[in-house]
Amino acid sequence: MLRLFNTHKVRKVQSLEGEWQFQPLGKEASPYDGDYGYVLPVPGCWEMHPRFSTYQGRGAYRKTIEVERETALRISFQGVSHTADVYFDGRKVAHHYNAYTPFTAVIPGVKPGRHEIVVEADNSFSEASALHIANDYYTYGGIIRPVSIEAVPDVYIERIQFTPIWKDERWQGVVNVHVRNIGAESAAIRLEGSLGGASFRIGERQIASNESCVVTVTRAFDGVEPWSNKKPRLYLLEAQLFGDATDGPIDDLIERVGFRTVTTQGGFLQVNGENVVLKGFNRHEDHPMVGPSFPYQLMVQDVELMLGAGANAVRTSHYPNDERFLDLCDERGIMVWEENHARGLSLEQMHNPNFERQCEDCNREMVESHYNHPSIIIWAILNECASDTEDGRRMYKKQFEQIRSMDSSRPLSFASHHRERELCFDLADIVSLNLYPQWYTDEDPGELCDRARQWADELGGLGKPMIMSEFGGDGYYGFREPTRVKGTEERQADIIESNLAAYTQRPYVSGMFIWQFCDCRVSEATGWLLTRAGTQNSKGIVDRYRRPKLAYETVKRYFQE
Ligand code: ADA
Repeated sequence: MLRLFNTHKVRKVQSLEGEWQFQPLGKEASPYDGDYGYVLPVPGCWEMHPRFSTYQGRGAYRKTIEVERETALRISFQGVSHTADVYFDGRKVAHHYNAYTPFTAVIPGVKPGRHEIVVEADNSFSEASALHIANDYYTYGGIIRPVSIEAVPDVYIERIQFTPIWKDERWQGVVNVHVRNIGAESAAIRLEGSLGGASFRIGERQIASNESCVVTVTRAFDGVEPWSNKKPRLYLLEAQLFGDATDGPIDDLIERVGFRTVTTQGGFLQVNGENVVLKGFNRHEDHPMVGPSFPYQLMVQDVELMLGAGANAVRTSHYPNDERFLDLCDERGIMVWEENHARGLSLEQMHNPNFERQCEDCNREMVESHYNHPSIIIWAILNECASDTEDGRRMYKKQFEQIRSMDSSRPLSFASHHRERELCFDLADIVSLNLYPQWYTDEDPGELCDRARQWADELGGLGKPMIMSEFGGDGYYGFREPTRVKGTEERQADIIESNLAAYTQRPYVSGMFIWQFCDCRVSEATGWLLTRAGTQNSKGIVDRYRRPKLAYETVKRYFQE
């Protein structure tokens, strides 16, 4: 399953979910040598194969496809972990870094017959990878998210970007349709749209060979209902592309959109002008049975558990999520803080020569591909990186500017653990703090929260909403003891209780995200912080298998109020 709704009626799309041949590759080995002696499911990670449960290195996947009629082919990858090189009939057609963002390869003039796709994946750590490093979550290997092939005409729709606007007491929307011409000839095109039963003209254009363009229309959409977490109303937005040679559409793209605004005024966060308080979880996309490659059923299970606890929000810590999960959040009314991929990088790690470019790509791919999800109400960057240094600040500033230039409709934030040393609160729209009172420190959560507000006010965050973006403590599932010592489920529930009691009472807190929804696998690394028992971060409110711990009931009491 690629999405939770059909994205095309005209364009032919084929999912490449299923069996792919696989072989591990030595450091210098070519994907064109070797016998491909294994069969692995796609999407999936190789760690689910008993032979490769801790394998870190290169691996090659191979698949033969059948093409009926000559066409351009667009191969669409939702996520390959963490570096991908893609070959089509022996020729390299794409290179991509970052497990958590999508990319495509377009091959013009593919002849009828059998063709071979080879995907080389690499999940090893080296200087080449600034973001995937040994960390407090696991970098799996393989084609971890769905792959599909699409037969596209020479001129085709690349993407649609829809921005809802509430103006003059009515809903309006800006529809941007990105079109690309990979043919040898210039082409005259016309775009028609529809939304909620109303059809409209998007525009006409002449588009030169090997050029891309954006066709835009801004119009009112009367009669639509807004999206909110309580009533998540969604609309299909369809764009059809017409050439001058035929009567019918030559290509199309369907997106699903919602009408809502997000603002930060008077120190609060508003959706459609109404103050909201986000109550939710930090969630790693990780499961012991499937790694990061969630089938739909397991995504639904997570959503049910979060909603069952009374949550109205989720933070996609610490990377962009599988688009089907975002589709579910749109449908179920879960407000999303989506962030780029980075966790806990020191200034030295941010000085990796690849860091800035890899972040820039990640930011662009995240915003472009997830722009239309009404559930996403915050973009964030660089969790717990060196925002307490001058050069770190330069990089935060640059990344915020990049995201703002692509999307000015959503507030921006970052989660900081630097307390009174923080230097970047003024750059964000929302001030967010990761603090672990009662776990890493003995502080009182309420007092600490008041101090945090003071730091925010003094350090550039005056008048901005504040979110407690991480708090919590370990609880080993099944470890219960009247002593309530650290690590018991009882102690974890106590910690969650004292934190939630403090934050839910403070009117200046616009959101709270518990660390974390589920226990997750972490890298086997040295250094005290990452030497986690069982290579697992055990701060989940449910364990890796989604069995609720005692704290689940505590959360429910506070979130359901
Ligand atoms: C950090 C970090 C999380 C996780 C957490 C913990 O603040 O952002 O990724 O590592 O602490 O469990 O200590």
